[in-house]
Amino acid sequence: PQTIFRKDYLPPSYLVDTVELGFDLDPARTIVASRVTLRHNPASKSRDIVLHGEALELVQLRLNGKTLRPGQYELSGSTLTIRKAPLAVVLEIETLTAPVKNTTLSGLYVSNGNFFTQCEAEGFRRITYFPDRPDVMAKYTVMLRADKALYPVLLSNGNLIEQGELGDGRHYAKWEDPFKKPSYLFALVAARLVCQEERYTLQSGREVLLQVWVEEGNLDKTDYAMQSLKNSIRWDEQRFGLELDLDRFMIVAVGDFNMGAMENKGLNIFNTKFVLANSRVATDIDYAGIEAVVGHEYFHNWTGNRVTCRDWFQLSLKEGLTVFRDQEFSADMIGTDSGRAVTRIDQVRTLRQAQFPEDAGPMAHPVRPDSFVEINNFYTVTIYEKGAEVVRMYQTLLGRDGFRKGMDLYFERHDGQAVECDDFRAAMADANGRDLGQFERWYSQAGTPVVRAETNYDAIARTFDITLRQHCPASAGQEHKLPFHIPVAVGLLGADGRDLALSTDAKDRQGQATVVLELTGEEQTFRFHDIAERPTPSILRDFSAPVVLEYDYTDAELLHLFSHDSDPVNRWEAGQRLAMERLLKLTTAVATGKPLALDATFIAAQRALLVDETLDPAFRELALILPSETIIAEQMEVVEPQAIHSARQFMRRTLAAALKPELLAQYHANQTPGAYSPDALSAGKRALKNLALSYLLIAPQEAELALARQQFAEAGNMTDRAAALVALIHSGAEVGEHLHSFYQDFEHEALVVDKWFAMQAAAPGTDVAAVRKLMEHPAFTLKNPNRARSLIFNFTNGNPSQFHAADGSAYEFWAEHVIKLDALNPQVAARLARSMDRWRRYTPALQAHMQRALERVAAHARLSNDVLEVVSKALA
Ligand code: BAL
Ligand code: ZN
Repeated sequence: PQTIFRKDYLPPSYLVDTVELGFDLDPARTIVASRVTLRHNPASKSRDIVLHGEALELVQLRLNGKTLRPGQYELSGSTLTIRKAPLAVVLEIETLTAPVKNTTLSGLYVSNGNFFTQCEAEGFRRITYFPDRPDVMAKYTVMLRADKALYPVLLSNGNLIEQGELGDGRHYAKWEDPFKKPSYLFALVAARLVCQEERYTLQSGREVLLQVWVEEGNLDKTDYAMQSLKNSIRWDEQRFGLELDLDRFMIVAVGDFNMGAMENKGLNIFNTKFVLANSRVATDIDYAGIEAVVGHEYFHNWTGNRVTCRDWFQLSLKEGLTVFRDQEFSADMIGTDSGRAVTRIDQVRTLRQAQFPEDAGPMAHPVRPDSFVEINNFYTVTIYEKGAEVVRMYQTLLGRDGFRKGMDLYFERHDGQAVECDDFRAAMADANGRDLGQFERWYSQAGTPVVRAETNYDAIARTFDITLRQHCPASAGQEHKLPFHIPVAVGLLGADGRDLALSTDAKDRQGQATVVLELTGEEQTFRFHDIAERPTPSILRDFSAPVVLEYDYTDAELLHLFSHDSDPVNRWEAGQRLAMERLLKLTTAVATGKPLALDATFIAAQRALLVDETLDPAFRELALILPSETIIAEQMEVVEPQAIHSARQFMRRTLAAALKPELLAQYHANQTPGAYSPDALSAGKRALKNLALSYLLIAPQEAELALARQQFAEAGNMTDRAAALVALIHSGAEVGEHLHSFYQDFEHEALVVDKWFAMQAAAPGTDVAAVRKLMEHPAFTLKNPNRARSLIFNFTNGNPSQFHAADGSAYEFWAEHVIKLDALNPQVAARLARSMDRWRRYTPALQAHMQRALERVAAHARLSNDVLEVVSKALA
């Protein structure tokens, strides 16, 4: 397969002004007629028109009214080229596709009898021949024709300008999008659906129509998505002064979808998982996901749609920025400092669980990659989550007002354009009169920087020095990295646990509890004055940069921070460090057959936090969750998954035994009687209560089992019901009956059936044979991405001690299913292929099995570029 390089970017040879699309929709044979007006781009030397097309049958091609015959154009691979074209061109193209056969879920496809599209990144070329690249922006008019009884609802981008009957049982609808857009934002839906709709008044007084479209029977699950949409609209007006620019905004839910959702202009198409919720079927986490994703797609309307990407290497320009915006939205919706901190801790956990490993593995890439084989493989945690961290650092460096000034300038300069990450950086710099030249390295260098801190207290001079050194491990193609511009937020705690008022060399920032040090060199020392006692440093507050911080904290210092740090993120972090140190020692002890023990100091610290009523339940829950097996594995030279699992289980068992009375008390104290509400406080209480339950069910006695069974039977919401079932499954108790009744109750709720598969897949008692057995269940199918992910991904990524079984049998299972999935849906297959990214870090015996499995996939005759890129990079 061909590698595409950022440095090879050339502007498009022709620009498109208008696109008129006509669809005669039929599952087996859809006719797409397009009429495209193009003009030569003065910025290009080429007079060749290059159109992309894939899995299309070309019926007719006319240029300025004249039919072109083969020979007058070149069809090769996935391009159609017309050489030496006139300066102004009208192309009329007719193609045929078979949506019902399209299992890739890219382009035009059928899901449960309805038509949907997914065009990002390169799906539009599966609908018609077109210059399918984001820097070609045009105005679209779309005519949809379909059987009225089967597809009563016909939707596309923008405004509905005409609709009517065609006389033969068919009907039509004509849509016009007033805004120029790249082809990846095109969408259509032709379906039997119903909607919840509402007229909503913008701050400016303009009224808009909001709709949430779902299948019949799901209208009782649209309230939260609608509420989240209204909240998003209001938030973007208030925080960034950005108004909805259309008269109508639609969200449509579809059960078969590769991603979470898609920001098509005015017609967002969503995975049902991020739309449908009521208390019976959705958990608190589902609710939070809906709020975040509805916000995310809505915010794309400005960051992505109005200002889009010049090329796909710039993907993080819109994704990193929009993730940052949705993170801020979710935090603002909670509205309290502690609630904001809880969302921040969740973000740090995601980075450590998924992004740091990616940054250190074979698929490592900069936030703005230099090359790719298949762009779909680059919708990654690096582009999204690390990209959001990069955007967050602008705000940390420039302040909220400075960041807003940068955003305003970005839109002033680039509205209606397709631009680069550098343009965003320039807007931030220029709006604030700052030189952000070095900051560019966050975009160009892959890998997670390591910041090592050392401190020195001088009691006589009353100074405290912090020396920071940075380095970044090599990654593929990047042996030596240059220093990053790293904001390091620091506070100093006195012996009483309170923040000291800080006095640094920077004269404008005196007396604050937290200062942001700017590390730009390989090594720098920062001095604090008038420090009366040796303080405990709280470094990297609020996780002010996506780095690994190394500092030789003593246990006493960590306990001090864990008890007192005013920065909740670092307070949580101190607990994670205390636990991690012990987990690593326990893992070694397991591996070498030494006795296991947990110290009373650690247990006492956990107890104190558990019962500290001054802290939000949500924070306490997070602080008591031990680092995951994956995160522990990342700290080890040679990974031994079973030893990690046993060590972590030992710690959980010991804590559960020692804290039993407190856990029980918290279980009862954090009940949420009355009507279900997904608000942050109630969700936090449920989270803490259910964490307590999961601890109580480690080596349970009859009383604890009864508690869980009662919660399972009587739960008034899915959060509590699912938590009880998971706790029972993990306890090792007989749960056949519970699993059966849960399935019976929810077999018609696809998203709950996904949960049913997922909770079994991730249970430590589920081995690969059990997973194979679950695949025989009539409700299992590889064709539906949510279902495939629920069982297979939750096993390969969420059940490390079983996935890494010593005989390598689960790796064989993995190989078999990467290959099977690839024949259906390369995007989903390539995601599964990534489960093996870190194979070189395991024991030699496991490595040998993993290598064989990878080679088996790589040797398969008909692999997609998607999977081929992932496995070749893993094996390289
Ligand atoms: N643009 C793809 C889906 C999303 O990030 O919103
Ligand atoms: Zn996005």
